[in-house]
Amino acid sequence: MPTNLPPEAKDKWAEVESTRNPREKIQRMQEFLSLVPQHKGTMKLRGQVKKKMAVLRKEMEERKAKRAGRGGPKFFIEKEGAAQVALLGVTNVGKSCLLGAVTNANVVVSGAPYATRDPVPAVMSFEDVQFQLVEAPAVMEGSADGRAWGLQTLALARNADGLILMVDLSHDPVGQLSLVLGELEKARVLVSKPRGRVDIDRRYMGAGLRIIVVGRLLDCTMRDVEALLRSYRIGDAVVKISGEVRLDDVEDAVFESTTYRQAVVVANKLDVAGAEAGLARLEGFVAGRMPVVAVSCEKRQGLERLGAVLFEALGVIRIYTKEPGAREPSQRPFTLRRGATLADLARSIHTDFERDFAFARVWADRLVFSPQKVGVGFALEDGDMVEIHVK
Ligand SMILES: Nc1nc2c(ncn2[C@@H]2O[C@H](COP(=O)(O)OP(=O)(O)OP(=O)(O)O)[C@@H](O)[C@H]2O)c(=O)[nH]1
Ligand SMILES: [Mg+2]
Repeated sequence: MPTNLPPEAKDKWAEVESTRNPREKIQRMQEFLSLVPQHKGTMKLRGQVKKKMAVLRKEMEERKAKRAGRGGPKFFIEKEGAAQVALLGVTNVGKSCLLGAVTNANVVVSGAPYATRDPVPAVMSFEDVQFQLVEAPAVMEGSADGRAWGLQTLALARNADGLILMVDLSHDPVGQLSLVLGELEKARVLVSKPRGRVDIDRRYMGAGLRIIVVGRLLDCTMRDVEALLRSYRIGDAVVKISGEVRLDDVEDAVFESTTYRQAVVVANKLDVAGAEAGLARLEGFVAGRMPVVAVSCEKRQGLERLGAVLFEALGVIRIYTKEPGAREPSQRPFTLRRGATLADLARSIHTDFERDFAFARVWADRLVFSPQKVGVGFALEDGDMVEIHVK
């Protein structure tokens, strides 16, 4: 459904974008909404903008609470380790119990509903990699509409690198998973790869508009895309279009709302009678879209698989670096994502490193000659040993 916004609404959105002050931004968003016609085609858009306003309001409250020394609830948790994984689920599925079993966090496991009210970060090790798990306060029907701490929980999901969606096998696991997926989708956090992506990277004034299409435009031409962007006064940006994309998706990206997070389903309470039947129904529902790990946190069963499944699902790779002339590589690897190159590695070591990069020597079983002298575009794989030489 096209939104067909009137030009004054588009102008107003440009004003929203150029406003930094949260209070003024909310004000402009309100004005924007009053200019958006109320019909079915604009329903999604209106919902998205209202949600943004709600998040901004929460952030303002949080900042106020901090200034008053009350240190209110935290929206974001500083990232640590190879990836930050948000632990999501309805209440009582055993999220705290999982943290207690696989990390050394102090947790409150309780049969009372909604026992965890603030996010709890903790570190889980898998071989020589650390994942940061963050228990999010429970998801419930209405979370995405701002019920209880819903927006905070969904902001944690958006900010994380990956998700664990946890369900209780003894209590309608398919219903629980659907509820969580539904709230995530309303918050525009998707767990299945979209057929296309639009990234709008805004640039400084005068940079001009550059549109790069790697995929295919389904119902429009480059000209249409450019006209749409210009109608929102986006004239300085690099716009990357990959996969299959409709003009609607481009408009969606103007309001930059949809993100994709790789998810792993953890099905808990395998020890309870009837859990096997629940697991079969759950696997039928998931149908291979995400990995499913069946566990009993209480009985400490099945948990040993979790690290490997996260490692694989999140596409983590480990690189062991070595000083030129040293015999042994460092013990602790750098962690990157599948598809990373030497340039990414150099950047993650130090910003200067990428600039001063001369060449590298790589030791790996897959290479015919190991070590091999390679350039900055070399594609790394898990377990590679690398020696970087600078100019
Ligand atoms: N039978 C069984 N019970 C479990 C298992 N894991 C957790 N529980 C029980 O489930 C209840 C809830 O566990 P929590 O870990 O507090 O659940 P939670 O998801 O953190 O709940 P909230 O923080 O309140 O949203 C407790 O009574 C636990 O003892 C399990 O593997 N098997
Ligand atoms: Mg809990």
